[in-house]
Amino acid sequence: MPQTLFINARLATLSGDSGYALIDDAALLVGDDKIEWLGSTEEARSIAGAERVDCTGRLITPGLIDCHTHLVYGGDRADEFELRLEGASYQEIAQQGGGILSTVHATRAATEAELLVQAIPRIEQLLAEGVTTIEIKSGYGLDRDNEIKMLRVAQRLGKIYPLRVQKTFLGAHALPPEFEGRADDYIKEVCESMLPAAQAQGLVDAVDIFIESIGFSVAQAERVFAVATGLGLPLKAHVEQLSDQGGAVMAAGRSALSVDHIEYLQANDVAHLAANNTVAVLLPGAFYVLRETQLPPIEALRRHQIPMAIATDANPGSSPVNSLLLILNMACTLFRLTPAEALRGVTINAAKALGLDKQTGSLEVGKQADLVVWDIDRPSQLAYQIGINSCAGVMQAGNWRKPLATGAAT
Ligand code: DI6
Ligand code: FE
Repeated sequence: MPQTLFINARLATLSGDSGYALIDDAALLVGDDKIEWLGSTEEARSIAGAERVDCTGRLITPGLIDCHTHLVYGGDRADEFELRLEGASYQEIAQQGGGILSTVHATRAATEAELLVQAIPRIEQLLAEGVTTIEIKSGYGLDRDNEIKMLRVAQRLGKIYPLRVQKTFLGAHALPPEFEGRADDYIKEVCESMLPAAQAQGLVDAVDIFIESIGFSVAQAERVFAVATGLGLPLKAHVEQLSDQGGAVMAAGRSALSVDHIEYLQANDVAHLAANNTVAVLLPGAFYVLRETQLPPIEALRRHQIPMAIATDANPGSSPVNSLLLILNMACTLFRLTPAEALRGVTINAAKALGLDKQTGSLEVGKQADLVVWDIDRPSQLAYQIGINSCAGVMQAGNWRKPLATGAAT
């Protein structure tokens, strides 16, 4: 494969500890699937043999990373959207057997092929916005075969599309109806049957759990985490979304890659994340859809220099959002992140939340060549505009997924 040399670009490399790390009049050389060299357009004159792509001043960022999604599921929950508008709360709907369990019924009823077909428009929307890595969770099967079915769909999406898919096992997302009143027995099933079976089929990159009054307790999560750690799998957790259960402190104490949601995390507890390099994943889509008013402890996260990632949380209930660009805007507007923090949240910090920051998430020599060329010159425009997709070209692992339409010359 010939090398590709991007010239006349504005690079938002997202390297270093803060900001965009912008380089003007920049050039970037891709060979095979990696970034081989970065420098100025002037210096790039001496490089021979590569296919030159003149970016005419356009912005290049790392490929975007959606580090928290429930993208594979059956059916939809538009009816619950209406119920919530009439005053029912998310918890009330869940307690009456709706919520996550209504998606469990639809997901169990669907074949693998049907789930795949339903996931396609969602994933194609994210791809069109320059997403090159996505995490997809199970959690609507809630038995061994249906959890494996979901993870197989996630795996197939990664084979069908030029995209890195990270598969997260979320068997402990809700208590399935057949285990009603027997949560500890279900956790035993998760630990002894479901998780080991999914892992044995190579379908698990990380293990997640929903720690909440309507989910599972910290003690139950500890049991799942002990098994996951024994299998060598990294940990993640949905914590402090609706109430403070102490889940984030426990998960960080076990070196979880990330703690996600965290609206109800106490500022005093944020230091526990710093001690363990745990990423704070903020999900403004769920905050918005549930009309939450409790903000995550952003100032404390900044003070302790906790890496903040942001993600769609794409799911049929609390965040039917399939746009990572919209999430950039929501993170700034609702959570008051700066546009640079928001962009770090869908690049380098999202890579950290998946344990992939050595491979992707920034434009640095040696990393996988995952990048997006945008029809804009200032990175803040990505978060500022709503409903405009200025993605002009996408390269994933050194291959053009969407070739740059204009300005390309050899
Ligand atoms: N919290 C969420 O926001 C998603 N899962 C979770 O634990 C929502 C899942 C759903 O409502 O279907
Ligand atoms: Fe989630």
